[in-house]
Amino acid sequence: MNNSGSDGRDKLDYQALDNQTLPQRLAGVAAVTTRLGANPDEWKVREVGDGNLNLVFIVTGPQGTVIVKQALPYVRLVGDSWPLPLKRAFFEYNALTRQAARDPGRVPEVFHFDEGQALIVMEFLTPHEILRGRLIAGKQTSGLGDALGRFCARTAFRGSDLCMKTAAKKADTALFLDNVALCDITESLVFTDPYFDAEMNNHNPHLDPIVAALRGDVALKTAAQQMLAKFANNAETLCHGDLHTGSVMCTDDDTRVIDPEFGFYGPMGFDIGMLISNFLMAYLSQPAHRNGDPSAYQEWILSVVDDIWRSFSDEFSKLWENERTGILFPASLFEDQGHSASEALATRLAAIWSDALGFCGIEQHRRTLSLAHNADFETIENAESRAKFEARNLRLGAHILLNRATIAGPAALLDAARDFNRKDAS
Ligand code: SR1
Ligand code: MG
Repeated sequence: MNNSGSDGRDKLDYQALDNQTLPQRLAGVAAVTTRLGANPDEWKVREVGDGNLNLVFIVTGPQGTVIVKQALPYVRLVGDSWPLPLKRAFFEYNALTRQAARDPGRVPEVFHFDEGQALIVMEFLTPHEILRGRLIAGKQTSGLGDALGRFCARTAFRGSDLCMKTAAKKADTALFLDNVALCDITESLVFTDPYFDAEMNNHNPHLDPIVAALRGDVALKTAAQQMLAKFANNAETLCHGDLHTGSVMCTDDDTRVIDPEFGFYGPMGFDIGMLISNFLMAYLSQPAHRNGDPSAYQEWILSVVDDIWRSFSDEFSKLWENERTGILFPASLFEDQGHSASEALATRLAAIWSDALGFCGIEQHRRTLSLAHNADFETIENAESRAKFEARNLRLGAHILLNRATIAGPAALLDAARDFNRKDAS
């Protein structure tokens, strides 16, 4: 069945693409043909999606290459027993365009969006690789922490009531409020499932004693629920929503952020906390990935965490001085009265840091106990040695979550990471 669209072209019912059907589907799209070449018979298509949710195609023609990302009506990782709305492509498209405006050049350029087909055609990043794989392989990227901290600060600040006009902020919050299904995944898989024997969970059986201890820790579960309350209730800014090291692509000297389909209005500390968490997991898993002394590379990973927070706070502070044009902490209450707003800034940054730590600890737990584990640990074949690193991760995560109000800054956080990397429970 076809519907006629307002642009005069027929709108087709959604159809999941494959290597054969993709060229015909996009042959009439000028944004694609101008980049690949007009004859779709000359295009080469490769499906390369290795994420949990979507199809991802690399399409190459005589003139160039693009990425085509299409949502499936279900969770790819699980299959069609878990339906998932196609509208996540709409949220990804809207998040990408906002991120591009707030931190120009950091996200892939969007060439074409087809809402009915849940499909985005975007810039092919080359020779970029997924950051998680690069960390497992021991590769460095210069400027990584600076770029990520700046991205988090610019998107956090410029998407908030510190900067936006309140009507625009409210309208945008309403738009993203409909991303119910993807928030539901995070609310369950990230915040809740790790802390009880949920149906989709899985964990390494060698971890049974520590898992039982974590699930019996009422203070820990309470802390996780306090963070969930912030996730669900504090619509401070447009978050990326899934900013782990699989959502970052790098070369040796360039860093780009991809995949914001989990975009939602949430706490400013959410993205940066998830990100730091994934660096800590990369750090803890290093000894399993190569022979020899891992400490130099591990210290480089920790220096990236330090850079992320320094860059975040520097950029956030600059924006606080120069772009505070929203309803929060207006100049009319501070500078115009001859009063400094620096104390207020310091208090805001401290609150973001503490929230980030809470989200960090929970992300460490869910990647070991819930449905979607990460390759940092999963690629360690021997279950017993994997358990050693996973246990360090679980214990460090609990320490960070429970002490989020007193771990004063990155130095204390990194010392805790070094400590848990050294010692195993007897
Ligand atoms: C069912 S989706 C599981 C995970 O994959 C995504 O990348 C998110 O991290 C989500 O939590
Ligand atoms: Mg993703």
